[in-house]
Amino acid sequence: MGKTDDRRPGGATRRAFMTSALAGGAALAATGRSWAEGDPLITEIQDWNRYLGDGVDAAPYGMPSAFEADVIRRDVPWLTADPVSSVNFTPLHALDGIITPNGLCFERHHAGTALIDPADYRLMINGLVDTPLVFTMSDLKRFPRENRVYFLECAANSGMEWRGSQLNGCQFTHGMVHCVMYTGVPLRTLLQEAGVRTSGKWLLAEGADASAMTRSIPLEKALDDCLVAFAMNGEALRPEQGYPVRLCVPGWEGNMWVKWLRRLEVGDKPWAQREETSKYTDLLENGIARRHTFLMDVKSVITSPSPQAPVTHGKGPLVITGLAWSGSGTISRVDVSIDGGRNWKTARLDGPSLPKALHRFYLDIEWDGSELLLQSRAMDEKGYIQPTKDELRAARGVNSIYHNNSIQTWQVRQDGEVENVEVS
Ligand SMILES: Nc1nc2c(c(=O)[nH]1)N[C@H]1C(S)=C(S)[C@@H](COP(=O)(O)O)O[C@H]1N2
Ligand SMILES: [Mo]
Repeated sequence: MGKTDDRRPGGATRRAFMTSALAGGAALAATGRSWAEGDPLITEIQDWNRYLGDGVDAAPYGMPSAFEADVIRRDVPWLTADPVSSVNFTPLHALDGIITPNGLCFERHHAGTALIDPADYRLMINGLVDTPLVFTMSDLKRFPRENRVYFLECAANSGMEWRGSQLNGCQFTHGMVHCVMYTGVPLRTLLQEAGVRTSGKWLLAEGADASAMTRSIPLEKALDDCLVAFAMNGEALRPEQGYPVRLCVPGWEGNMWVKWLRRLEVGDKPWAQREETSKYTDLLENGIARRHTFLMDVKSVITSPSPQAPVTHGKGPLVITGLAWSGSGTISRVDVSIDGGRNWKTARLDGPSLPKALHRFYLDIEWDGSELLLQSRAMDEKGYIQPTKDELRAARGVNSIYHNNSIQTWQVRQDGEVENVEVS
């Protein structure tokens, strides 16, 4: 889409063309500009049009355009004491579609990135099984494999926003989520190979990093849709994402997706590890903590406009876009409000609609240049509807940081700048 400048004469020609081209459909105002104005970018030969470019040997592993250098994972230094046990955030405001590029997937690790030579990789299955087993990388690659697209969301995503609006950008408020196509072996296949005893009810997944991340997973889930993955978006896992092997626990909190997976133990009850007692439990108003809140509920956010993606083109056609997801399955509908939740319009879902994956939505409007209070509200295939902040607080109190799936508000000012505000 070209730049809009309403003050330019000659726009009418273009507008007339657009209108006739769209005859019968909804007429959009012109977003292109007249070509007959002596724009040097049209009339003069530019360097890139004159000189040879880099050859095919310049970048054996390609990089994004240098003009996209701002589109990077970012951290919030004051959030954690040290970058080794920390988190950075996916730049959601700058992305489109549903797949997160590998180099932009947020990272959360508790003891830094483990570096494992695949030749030294071993995965062990022990506990309540008929035959304890160890798999090498090449063993794993001889099992039938599957390709599945899933979102991974940290349960602490949006946690800083629970009591009020805080971080200025959806990268920071909602960027602990990514969506990737994984290739791997169903966990079920490996467990069947070892032979789970009838007394087996839970599975412990353990990481090979210095934090030895350990989580208890109900066996029912382990035998359902979990994947032992070695590829993401077609290439080997990135080191940050658990190279060479990670566990995928679709629709459930990111913490359970153990990276650098080294051991699976079958047991008859949960283990009560640190990450399922002291962390990843939700303290309610009455002093009782919910635990085993594995599912990531229905949620959405407008990614543009948003604080890091202001409106720079003035009034007229405006693409409002965002992401919606649910750990319960597919997204059936997303509504968007431009007036802080008083009126809602159903947005257009575009792109694949896959269970437990991100969904992309659009609402294409004519912006009259007045202030907007943008909100999105997702519904999933099970009929769950994303709550307002007040509804969430009424149900869970204000002690929690995990599982904030409430409706986010962005204020678009007349000058196009966008701010994180609270409309509860
Ligand atoms: N071994 C190991 N696995 C881990 C972690 C870790 O620190 N070590 N962090 C967990 C947490 S809290 C989250 S949210 C996800 C983050 O996955 P990502 O880094 O691929 O985004 O990995 C989980 N798996
Ligand atoms: Mo997490």
